[in-house]
Amino acid sequence: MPHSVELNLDGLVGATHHYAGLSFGNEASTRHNQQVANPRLAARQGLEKMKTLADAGFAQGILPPQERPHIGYLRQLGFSGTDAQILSQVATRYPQLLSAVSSASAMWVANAATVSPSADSADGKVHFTPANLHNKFHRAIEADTTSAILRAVFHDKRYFQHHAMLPQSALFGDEGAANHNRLGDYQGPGVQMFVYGTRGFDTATGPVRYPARQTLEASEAVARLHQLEPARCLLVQQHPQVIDQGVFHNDVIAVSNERVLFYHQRAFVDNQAVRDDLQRSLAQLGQEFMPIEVPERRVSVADAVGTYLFNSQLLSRRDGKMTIVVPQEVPEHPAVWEYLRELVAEGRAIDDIKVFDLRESMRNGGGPACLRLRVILSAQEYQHMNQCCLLTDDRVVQLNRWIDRHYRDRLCQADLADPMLLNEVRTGLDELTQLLALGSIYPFQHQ
Ligand code: SUG
Repeated sequence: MPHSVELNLDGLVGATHHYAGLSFGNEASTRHNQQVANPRLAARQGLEKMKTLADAGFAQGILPPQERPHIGYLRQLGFSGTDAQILSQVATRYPQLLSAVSSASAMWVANAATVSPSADSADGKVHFTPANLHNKFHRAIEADTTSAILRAVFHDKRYFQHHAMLPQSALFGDEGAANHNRLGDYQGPGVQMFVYGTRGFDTATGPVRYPARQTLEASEAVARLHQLEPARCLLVQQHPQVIDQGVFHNDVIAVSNERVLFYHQRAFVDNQAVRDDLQRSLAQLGQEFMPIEVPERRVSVADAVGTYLFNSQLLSRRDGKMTIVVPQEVPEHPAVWEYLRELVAEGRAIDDIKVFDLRESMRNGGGPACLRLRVILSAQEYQHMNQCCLLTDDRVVQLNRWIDRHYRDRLCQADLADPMLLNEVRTGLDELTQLLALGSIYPFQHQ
């Protein structure tokens, strides 16, 4: 078996990054509605994380932003005229709609797709299903371009299998990798745990205050499409009460890497069953499960949501231990920081912490783990993906210059009507597709 790695692909923040309170159930999004954003800083903060992790020896790649405002959707909704006329009409009458078609939300690529490594799939290919993100209009419009991007990055049909997104219906609401964990060593088969918020056919099983964005039916469909072995596939319900406390995706309350599951005491409806099932399935693969359950008395659900302790990245190092990547909000919270420092001092699996300032993204509810999509690849698969999307020192320099040339340092809802902004976005993306050798992936490139 060739040596396999986990590649983290981070979403580059788009030039229309702003705060519009578009995600009911995501409390940071609601709280920061209409604050002034700094897209240039946001993109730089994300790139800084990528660079630091690449420098530390982790496999790191990049996924491009999307074309926004998405004029095509506005035309589909009956607006007509020139692009500038459409922007002005929508801005005057429907500013929230303009925000929705302008959101840079595609940066949170943990929601881009569900990915299964080839070792887990019956046909021996890496499988990708773009998430339909049905629950939020501003996110549902990401799926088509996401699919085009993933096909351009993983283009070799001998190794990569791309599926269509699930039908756009509440029954099949799918949020991608944010509700999916793959446990087990990167080498060889593992266990996949799909976490759903409700049953689409029986929503009485879900939360009452905030929406459940992932259904059981969607998770089951993705598992079928990816040709997973049913015995190595777990379907687990997220606790509806924590969704009602602002845990809108499972990756706000749990994160896994290889044999480790780091999760909150209230993450799942039945934590004991999750532990037992994972322990049994990993034991069948000859691997020892390492659960790290964080008790409520040490970290409350509210503090988990406030600090994004669980929206961390657990990254395997060559020495066999793991680094945890957390946002700046974690060390700023004394009790949560004390807990994490104790955990790391024990050094059982995680013995190193890296902290990043991702505040621009955090204000919209996107932490370190939201910003990345994990793809486990064999050495051969890695060689056959688009190499221009991997982060090198040169690429970082190019991207920083590209951000400085094309991004504003201040943006609010009123700016979205400016036709110059659309121009800046298109010019920038045209250049970026060449830099990353992606071909024509955006609607404006097909006009
Ligand atoms: O879908 N926020 C995103 C945050 C996604 C975080 N991703 C993960 N947890 N994996 C969302 O709720 C807010 C946009 C705004 O309000 O302007 C937003 O879309």
